[in-house]
Amino acid sequence: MRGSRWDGRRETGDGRREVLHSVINVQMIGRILFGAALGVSVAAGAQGPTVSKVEPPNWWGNSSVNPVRVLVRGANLAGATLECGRLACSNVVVNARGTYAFVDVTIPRDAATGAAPLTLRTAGGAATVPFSITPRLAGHGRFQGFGTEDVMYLLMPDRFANGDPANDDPAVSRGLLDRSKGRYYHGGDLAGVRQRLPYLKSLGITTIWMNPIYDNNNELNHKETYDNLPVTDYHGYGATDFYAVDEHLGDMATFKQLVDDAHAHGIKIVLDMVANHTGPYHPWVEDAPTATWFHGTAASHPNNTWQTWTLADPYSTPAMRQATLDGWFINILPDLNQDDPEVARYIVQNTLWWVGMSGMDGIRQDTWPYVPRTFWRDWMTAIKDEYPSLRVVGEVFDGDPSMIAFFEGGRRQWDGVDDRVDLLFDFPLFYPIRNAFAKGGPIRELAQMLSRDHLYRDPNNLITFLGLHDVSRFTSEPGATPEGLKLAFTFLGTARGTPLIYYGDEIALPGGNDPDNRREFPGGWSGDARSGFEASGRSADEQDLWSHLQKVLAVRAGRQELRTGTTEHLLVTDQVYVYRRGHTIVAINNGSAETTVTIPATALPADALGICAARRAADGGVAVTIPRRSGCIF
Ligand SMILES: [Ca+2]
Ligand SMILES: [Ca+2]
Ligand SMILES: [Ca+2]
Repeated sequence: MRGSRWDGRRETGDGRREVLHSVINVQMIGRILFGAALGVSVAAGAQGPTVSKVEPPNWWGNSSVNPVRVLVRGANLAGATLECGRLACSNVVVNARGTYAFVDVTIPRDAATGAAPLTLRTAGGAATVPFSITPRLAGHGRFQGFGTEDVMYLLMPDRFANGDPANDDPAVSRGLLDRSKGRYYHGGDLAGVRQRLPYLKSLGITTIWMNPIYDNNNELNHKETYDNLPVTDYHGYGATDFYAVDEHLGDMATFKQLVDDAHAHGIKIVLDMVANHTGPYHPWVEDAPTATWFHGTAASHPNNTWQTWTLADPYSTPAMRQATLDGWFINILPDLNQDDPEVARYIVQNTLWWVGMSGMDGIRQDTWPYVPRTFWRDWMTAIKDEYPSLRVVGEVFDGDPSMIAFFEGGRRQWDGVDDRVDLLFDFPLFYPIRNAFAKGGPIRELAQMLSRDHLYRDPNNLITFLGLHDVSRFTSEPGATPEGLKLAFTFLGTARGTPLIYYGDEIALPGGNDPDNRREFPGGWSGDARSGFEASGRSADEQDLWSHLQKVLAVRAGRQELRTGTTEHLLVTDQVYVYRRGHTIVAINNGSAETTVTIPATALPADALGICAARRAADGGVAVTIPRRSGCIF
């Protein structure tokens, strides 16, 4: 989610004008070309049908989804019938205003790839619906999934690196770029991520999670304002077109190129998706494809009450859960109704389309609790039917492990539903990580939180982190120090689950709350005073931290037991925590004074980090002296 600090006061209805015009122009050209090629006559009368958008614009033969439900946006579509050439069309439904037509398009299993336009006819004339059959990407090395074998890296594409200055201020969305403003576009893009793949590989990253790259509003967002000033949707969470990449970031070809290059570097790509809501300027808000497309309308809808606990509460009534499932975030973001079968099919197909077009490996799904669990079950099933290895991490932003456990996939809850999600974020562990390693609070809280792992079906399916784009940076915590950050990395690299690094934390990038926690990565823009991507551009403290993280990740990569081994707690005091994973023993002293502990072992190998010395103790164990605020990996 984007946070709960939004404050929308003004509405303007013209924010999407330019989007629609650009789409119509492109589609009209396509229609004219298709029409000419097919000899289709387009009625000259005012009532002739027109087509402005086709979703999806293409599909694959031999897909688990067949027929594919195609949504055609246009005008004068009332009474439409479709002729589909070498494809078969059925079940046409047109909305009351004649602005949307749904049609089932059945694709022969061995359909040849290439253009396969449909012809839409009404009493007023005919129009061509551009559609094509796309070659399938070879599965080898694609759609791989991710998990404990990996180290993830979250980056916000607009803020990481600017690889293509030509798209900084695109003609279609002029004026949204301002590097001095936290809520404007800064110019980062997919080409920049591609250029930094060697950097990420050198750090030890094996999976990149990127915030959404959907096309977002081309004009200022006046519905969500801060200090009475409009903002931009640079973060990507306000989709206006689910079938396009935002022009600031690149296009589908750029995205596929990034995925291919990442795979060549041994790095997987996880893309952020949002199925709960659209951006406030999505064209559907003013003209929805069905009467029940959203939960209400812009003028009349429930506000979200954020009471996610009611979803897990076995005593709650459907009415009680409704405001959380159906309410519009911050009273502004249009809440999609996944109980409308047309919406459900649209979202499933849209998800599979991104995967099939790019070869990506996984999905991070936003705002998981706010969507009916029955939908997630069906959505996950559709993903697994088409891409069995692909994995999904859901965002359940909650520090209570019982809430995370409720949404965990692989088992039914009291509602009879298994939502089938593969992974969830470990928000419950995030808070003690911050409290111990940033603020100097008791490290015992980490072990105590892990003691709740009995609530989970499989705690290995949690993604652990010390920061991400929705919380202030580690460095902004009172008491935060470089040594504390190093300890947190030592823990993340050796604890159960899949570690996630938030871009810039490897050099202790500063930043408070959103959007200050989304500063540019230094060196990502030509003309930057220095480059955090190069050792020579880092301060001594930054380099020390960076090297430490690299070393910890290398140890993790070299020891299977740190990725999949069982955990044993050997010794826990207020500020000392010793645990074993397989044959590896990790000893962390979060206190402000050196300490010596005796570990119940006959011998210990050398500390992989070169910090602690171990000697045989008189009582049979091994005595380990740990310097203040240090951690060791034996
Ligand atoms: Ca750029
Ligand atoms: Ca845009
Ligand atoms: Ca919802």
